Amino acid sequence: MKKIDVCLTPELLHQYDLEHKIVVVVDILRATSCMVSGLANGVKEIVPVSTLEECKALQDVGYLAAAERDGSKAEGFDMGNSPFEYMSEKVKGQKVAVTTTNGTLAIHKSLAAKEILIGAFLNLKALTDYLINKEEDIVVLCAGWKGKFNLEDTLFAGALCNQLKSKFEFACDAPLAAEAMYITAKKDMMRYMNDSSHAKRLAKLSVVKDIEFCIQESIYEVIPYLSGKSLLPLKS
Ligand code: 3SL
Repeated sequence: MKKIDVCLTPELLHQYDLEHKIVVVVDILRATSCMVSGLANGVKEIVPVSTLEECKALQDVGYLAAAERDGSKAEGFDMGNSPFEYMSEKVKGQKVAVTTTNGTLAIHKSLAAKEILIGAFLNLKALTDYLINKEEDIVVLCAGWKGKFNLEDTLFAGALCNQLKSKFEFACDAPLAAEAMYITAKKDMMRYMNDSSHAKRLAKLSVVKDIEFCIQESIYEVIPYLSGKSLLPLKS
């Protein structure tokens, strides 16, 4: 039987062999939720980069540049890291370069995979429908926070494992634990999320509406995938 595994933080990624596998990168608050929202709302392509310098270089050649560090928009860039910015008229039809504290790094750490997909609660059903009949094993990579475990990415990993478990065996205890957390949390996701360290960090920055938005399940059909250096919408 095919397997699904969960890597709870990029610091544990050396324990996982990504070759021949599909990696689903997740950073619920807020990088991967922004990527899904952007491509669902007409952004042409998104180039995830690791550093502010790389992002600036793409800004200089005409990309809209989105940059976040520690939850705030970095100075000198066009956008921060709110899903609502990715839905504005100014991003439609544009190419966006983005760097974030954890999410874009997690994408770059996954490059050994056969296929890299972007996951969020926002596209959970579309992802499930796409993955359920795939032959490859899956690793869900939680972007975490600066190398540490976080709640929201693990909850998403648990939701995906829950959806796929009829066809995918859990590869270790991480999927089991993530699924158990999701089953507990889903009765009142907002309340559960409010206890998370990143939700508290974002609340201090007055972006509670982003959290409410990012925990909505399956409002978009789009699945971003990495093609070369760009995230594009997967065609079904
Ligand atoms: O770390 C990241 O990639 C960001 O998503 C963090 S934040 O939600 O913009 O603070």
